[in-house]
Amino acid sequence: MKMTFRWYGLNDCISLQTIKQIPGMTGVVTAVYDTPVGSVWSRETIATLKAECDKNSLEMEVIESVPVHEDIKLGRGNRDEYIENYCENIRRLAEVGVKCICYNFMPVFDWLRTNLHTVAADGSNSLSYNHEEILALDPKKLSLPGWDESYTSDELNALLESYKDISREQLFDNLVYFLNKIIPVCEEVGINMAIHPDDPPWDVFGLPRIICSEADYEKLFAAVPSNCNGITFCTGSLGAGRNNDLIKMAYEYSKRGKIHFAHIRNIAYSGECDFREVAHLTEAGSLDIYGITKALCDGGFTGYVRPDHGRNIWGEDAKPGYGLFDRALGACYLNGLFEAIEKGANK
Ligand SMILES: [Mn+2]
Repeated sequence: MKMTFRWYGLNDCISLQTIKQIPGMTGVVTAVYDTPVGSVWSRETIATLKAECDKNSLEMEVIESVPVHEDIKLGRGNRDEYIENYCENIRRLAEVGVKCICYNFMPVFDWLRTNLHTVAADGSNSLSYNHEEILALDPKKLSLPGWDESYTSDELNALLESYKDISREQLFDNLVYFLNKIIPVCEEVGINMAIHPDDPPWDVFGLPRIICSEADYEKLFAAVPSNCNGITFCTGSLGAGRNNDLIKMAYEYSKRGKIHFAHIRNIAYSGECDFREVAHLTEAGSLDIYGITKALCDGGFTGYVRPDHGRNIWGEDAKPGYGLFDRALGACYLNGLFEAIEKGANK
């Protein structure tokens, strides 16, 4: 296991030096943020990020994400052009030693929450999701926290309209088409693709979601069997789906070499489809983080881990989910779990 930390590049208010000071941190998970989705990333920008990481003795082996253009998801006529750009990004990232790319195939919204600052009894705050509130929203007049700036409302409406005729099957076929083109490049240059599960793992606003459950994963692995076609095991996203047996999945998929990257965080259920994000500890929420970590170890998991979303604590007012303090605590807790489980198993 390699412990990593998400870093939003040179504009991140959390410096690489700060990240390096978190015990056990081997590298960062980052991306190029100043280039429109679908275009080729400049070698200079990639090299600058890599040089900064080198300077701070942090590896840059995981990229999250190389976003997938909506035209690829929609299967539009011009998708091959965007896929070729994607392949070029894979090659350029491999040149600087990147080993794993996290991406998702969620239409329009790559995560959804209804509140970014839900206050807990202890005064900390975190992201939360309330399904009733989502159902009450008119997607045509959408104003969701974290998304307000992403599209103009005309663009958003046009995009939602384009997805009207896309079924889950079609979206899945478009994913397979994309993978069949990029996986040979990954095999050639030694990069693993790690698809992030849908967050939350169910259809929203009539938009299809296709990476939500064990059945979806089996379909994905069967369609494109290469081991470069793997997953980002995100406990918080998958765990929002009450039917997902995370311990079973963590063991099964790590044993099969499919988990290239793990996002570990806890959530507390507050309704059938409702949850709020909590501290990483098992006792803080509804997911058995110890059990999941043990299942990863038992399955022989050797991939990258990062503490996923943290709360805002100690007066920090950070990018929602991505403050320093609670994620650093999460990393230390997870490092402790991994050490105890691995040493216990070797006794
Ligand atoms: Mn995640």
